[in-house]
Amino acid sequence: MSSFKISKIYAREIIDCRGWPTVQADIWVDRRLMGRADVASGRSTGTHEAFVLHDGDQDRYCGLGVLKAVENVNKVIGPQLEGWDVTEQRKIDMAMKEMDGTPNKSRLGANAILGVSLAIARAAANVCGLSLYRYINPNAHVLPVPLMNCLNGGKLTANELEIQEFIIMPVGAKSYSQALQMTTEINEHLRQLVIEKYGILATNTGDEGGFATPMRGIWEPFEFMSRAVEQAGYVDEIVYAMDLAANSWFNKEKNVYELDRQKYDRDALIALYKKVAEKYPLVSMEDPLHEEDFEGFAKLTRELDMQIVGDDLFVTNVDRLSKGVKLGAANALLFKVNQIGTLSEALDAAEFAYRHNYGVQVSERSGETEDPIISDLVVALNSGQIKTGMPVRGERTSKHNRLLQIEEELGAAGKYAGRNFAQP
Ligand code: 2PG
Ligand code: MG
Repeated sequence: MSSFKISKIYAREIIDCRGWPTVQADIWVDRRLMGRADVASGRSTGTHEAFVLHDGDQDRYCGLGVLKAVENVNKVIGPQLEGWDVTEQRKIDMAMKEMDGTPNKSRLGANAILGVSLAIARAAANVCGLSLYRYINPNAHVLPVPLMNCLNGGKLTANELEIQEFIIMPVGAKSYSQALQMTTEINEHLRQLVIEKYGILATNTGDEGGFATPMRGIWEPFEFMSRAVEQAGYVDEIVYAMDLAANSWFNKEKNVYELDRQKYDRDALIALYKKVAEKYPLVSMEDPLHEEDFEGFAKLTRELDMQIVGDDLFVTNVDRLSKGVKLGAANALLFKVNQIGTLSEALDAAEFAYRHNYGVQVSERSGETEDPIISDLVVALNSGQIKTGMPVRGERTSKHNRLLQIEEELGAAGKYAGRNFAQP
């Protein structure tokens, strides 16, 4: 008989792909290390995200240390959860929420709480002898379409491109492994095109592995992507998406969007998006407007026949999502566990989304570690879509490689979402 009793919880400070400190948590069950998870963090964050507790001590990591969060796990959360049943995920998550007692987890830190929450799920799956995705959902079987952001701008790069992510989606692939292969081939063509016009230095990459080029505006990146797709021979297999991250180029004081030295009000911007969608098979836009414009999102969702994803808009929070549902703002949720701070609450948000006919896109953060947990989560949710960066940096390849393992494990039971990514 295996034991389910948590015997120890231990956290440490590790670093993410930017070299910034973050929390890693270990769960011991019956005095054996059974689960470990890392906490990712964002750079272009939404105002309403759960609170990431940093030390603020300027003598260490420019104030970004997480030793206080680590201590909160080791001295506050851990001792209180010792002896609990590791499979009681929700009870544990709710207990941590209560221990914290603030609306945004600012006392113990969402980074402290989430590290434990995710490691608990891993430990429970391991105790049960199951892969995490299968532990969460025995009916897990959908392999997601990867949203590959091959040209990066916004806060994730040091270039002048305002729009954060220009994305190709290999919906015509037959499997996840083929989707990866297509992406890599297209990316090699894109690299050559970038070198031809901007030189080799322009092939340096941003936080999520997309090229950080001196391109401008919205049209030029599309021209490059579509030429690369054509050269690679995948015109019929590829559609496009963007994460506009419009907060970062919205001028609040002037109530205007500033894109490529031009100013757009909301309607002008929607008109621009329509033009792009007329010219290219653009099927998904994330955060096309700033994070407080629920009405604008509703208008855009009505007027454009495509997936509209709320990231900074919803921050994986049921309250904000339910406001969106009432107004008809967007039609998909971006799912980021650290925006809300526990696995259970993130799963609540996904469930709420499904119940209201919204899609769910599981997402990386720009600050990731090599922990591939979101790959298990996307399959567990049968969500059909994952945004996890270009397969050119270790903290991104770990997710893609985990999905290859899962695809193999599922075998004939697995199904690549393909063109049905929004409603697989
Ligand atoms: C986003 C992300 C991830 P960050 O805006 O969707 O792509 O960036 O993690 O910095 O919020
Ligand atoms: Mg985003």
